[in-house]
Amino acid sequence: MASDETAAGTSVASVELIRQFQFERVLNHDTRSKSINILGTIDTTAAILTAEKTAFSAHDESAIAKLPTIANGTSSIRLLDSNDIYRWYMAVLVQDLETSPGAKLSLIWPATKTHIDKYGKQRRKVIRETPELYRTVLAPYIERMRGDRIQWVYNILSHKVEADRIVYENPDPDQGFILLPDLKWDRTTMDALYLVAIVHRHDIASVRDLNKSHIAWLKSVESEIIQAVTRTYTAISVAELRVYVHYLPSYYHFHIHVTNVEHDAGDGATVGKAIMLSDLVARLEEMSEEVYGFENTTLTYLLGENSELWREGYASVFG
Ligand code: M7G
Repeated sequence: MASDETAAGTSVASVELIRQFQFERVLNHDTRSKSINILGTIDTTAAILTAEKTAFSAHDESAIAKLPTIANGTSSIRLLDSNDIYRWYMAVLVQDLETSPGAKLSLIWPATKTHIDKYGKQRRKVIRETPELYRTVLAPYIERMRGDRIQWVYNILSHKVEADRIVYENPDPDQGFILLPDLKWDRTTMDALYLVAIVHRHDIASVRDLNKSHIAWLKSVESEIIQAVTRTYTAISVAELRVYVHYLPSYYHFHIHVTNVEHDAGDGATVGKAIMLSDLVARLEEMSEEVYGFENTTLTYLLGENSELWREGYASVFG
């Protein structure tokens, strides 16, 4: 951000955008994560608003200190029922934007068709992607998708946006990366800690581009990430960090997800999408020189049937 004035102006404008959101339809909702994705418009252009109720935190001292206020500070409370020693209530908890906000909102505007597909309810398919399918179906798709959807990545790497949020940076253009809060994190709840490490190099679109030559680099990135996180968030230890990558990712510029193990990252942490970084490294170490990299292996993952990749690519193979 160029100056405080610009930053303040941008944040006022961004809050105003949310207020202009016109409801169109619900794309998806989830009772477990207590979140909803809504399609609407802002100024006649498609927008996606995601609202997620924030989690309680019992990790750090300051969060624990606030827990008694759940009982003492509820502004209204109504008994639903009672039975023997059991009583259950509905309550409005005292909320405060700084210390205990009730929800986290995300806005994508203007939203593309790919975003609308991604945030909509959809069935998933299992894709057993052989090296041949990768070369003929996915690689050309990545080539087409890559450029226009990752402007946000370039903005971060060039310090144009979110620069004041950076947790750690190794600025080396080949070896380095930027570690910062993921947009999914409310930046308050330690149990829900979610960071993303985005590498400076541009030559790795996904796991498929990793090979044996990257082993030492990946190991040092992982250890730099762990050191930076445990130094910054002292309540969290190495054994409480999940460090993983997605295959398939949504954005084809290599990045690593870093979450508190306590955080339920939903689909993003499931079999068929998340691969621990240390497991990737171990697989590369075990690979023969002939195989050499993930380009020459079969990888199995889940793919939503709304996606263009399914509709125009894999539906004819696996449908
Ligand atoms: P992914 O595996 O490509 O996609 O991860 P998915 O997990 O959304 O399927 C990309 C990660 O980057 C996700 O965890 C996103 O929440 C995060 N992310 C996406 N955008 C557009 C931003 C952004 O603008 N800023 C930050 N800090 N994180 C983002």
